[in-house]
Amino acid sequence: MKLNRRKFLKAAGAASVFSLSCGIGDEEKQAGKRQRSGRPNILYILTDQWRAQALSCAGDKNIQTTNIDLLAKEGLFFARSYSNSPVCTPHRSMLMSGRYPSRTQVWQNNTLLSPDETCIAETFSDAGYNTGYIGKWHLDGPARPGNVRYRQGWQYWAGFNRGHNFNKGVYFTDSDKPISVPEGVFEPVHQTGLAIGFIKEKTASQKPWFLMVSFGGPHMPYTAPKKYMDMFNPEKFILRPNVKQMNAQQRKALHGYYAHCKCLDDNIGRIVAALKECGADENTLICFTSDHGDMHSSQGQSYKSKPWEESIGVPFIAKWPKGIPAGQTTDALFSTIDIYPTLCGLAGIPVPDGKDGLDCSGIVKGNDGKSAEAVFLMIGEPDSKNAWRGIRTERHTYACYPNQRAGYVLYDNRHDPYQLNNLLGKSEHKVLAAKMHKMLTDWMVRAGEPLAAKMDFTADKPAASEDNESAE
Ligand SMILES: [Ca+2]
Repeated sequence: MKLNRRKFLKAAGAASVFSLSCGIGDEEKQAGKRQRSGRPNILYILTDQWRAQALSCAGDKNIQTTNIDLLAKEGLFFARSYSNSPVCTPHRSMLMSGRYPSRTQVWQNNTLLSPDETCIAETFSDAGYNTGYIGKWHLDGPARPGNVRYRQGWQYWAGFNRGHNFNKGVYFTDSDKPISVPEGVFEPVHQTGLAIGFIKEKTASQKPWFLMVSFGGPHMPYTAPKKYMDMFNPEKFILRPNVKQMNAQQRKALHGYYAHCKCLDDNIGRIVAALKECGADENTLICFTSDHGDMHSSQGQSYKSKPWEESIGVPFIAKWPKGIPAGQTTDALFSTIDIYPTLCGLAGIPVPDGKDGLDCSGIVKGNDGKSAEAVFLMIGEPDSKNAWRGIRTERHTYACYPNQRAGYVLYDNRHDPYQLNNLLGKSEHKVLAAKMHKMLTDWMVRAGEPLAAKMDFTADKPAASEDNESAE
């Protein structure tokens, strides 16, 4: 597997220094030292709608994500990390269960992930981990914000089902009584405090811990504290070359988006500082990622659920001083479905049977290891007219609408990284289109995807029109 050991040359900037008072005693520091010799703690930072491109360490000139860049500088940066189904609930169901929607039937937002699924926190609980979940869940049906009926193995809980109410946040712990985020406190700031409390308490235990912090941003409504809005001048944003136009409202949304990103970056800095104060940073695996991206006017599109890079591309950074060499970038394809088995691999826990992804822990640790030859992409229930299925290889992106017996997109990303030239319908690329169609069909068959039976068409031209919007 291709692994670039090149130095992470992007200037990550100086680490933010926080005078956070964690109140760590000698006893807790000793526990932190004890923890260093065993299985790693896992701090999984999941954001909502943070596209892969919106990081200074990924080349975005509009923002300085100082703390996240530092994670990349001290860990492994995935240059090709994707969401298999770039919308909330299907992504989260794959993350938790390690199985495709064709197995779980979680094709759409607001669907319940069955309590019968074996989920990642159950596997880690069974292996002796303290587990904890903070923030948005979105796997328990339509309730909003909603207490969650099935926590799927997460022991400590400070979460809610869905919604984005950043200035009047509400969550649940161990009862049906909602707890309000204190007046005037921006939700991620409060969630960060809860995360630090968990880390401090559980690091003092002999057991390793696994905490997932699920922030609701950078997601509309794009309201962020004034301090963060004031850091940006939206008139000076450098737009991606595949944005033909951006109206005032769209530019305002991008302004709020970056303000959310910057606020989250600061709060991630607070969490990392607390880990250090607790003596847990050496043997904690920190993962930073998102459920999907956001088009923000690229290709004339909004939001997600599309096959383009801005929608399917998500950041993935893994830092673990004791287990992952610092300052690396990998070009290996990595996607949602691989996360569960890979985290098991890194923690030395056997992967339960029936999981669809690959254990890519060899690649993460800087050794040779397996990674997928392609990322399987999907949006929509099999009986939906606009359901599309696709595949992202190291070089190409291909997607089609099986129920319309029509193609959608075909790009050569090596020569066309902004995906400005759809190759479908061009006679010189018919052979490539057929090859990609066959490859996608094979993936669908392996995933038990019912639409595989409808792939007997030649997708050599795009559909007459396409439209599938999703606002959550
Ligand atoms: Ca989402």
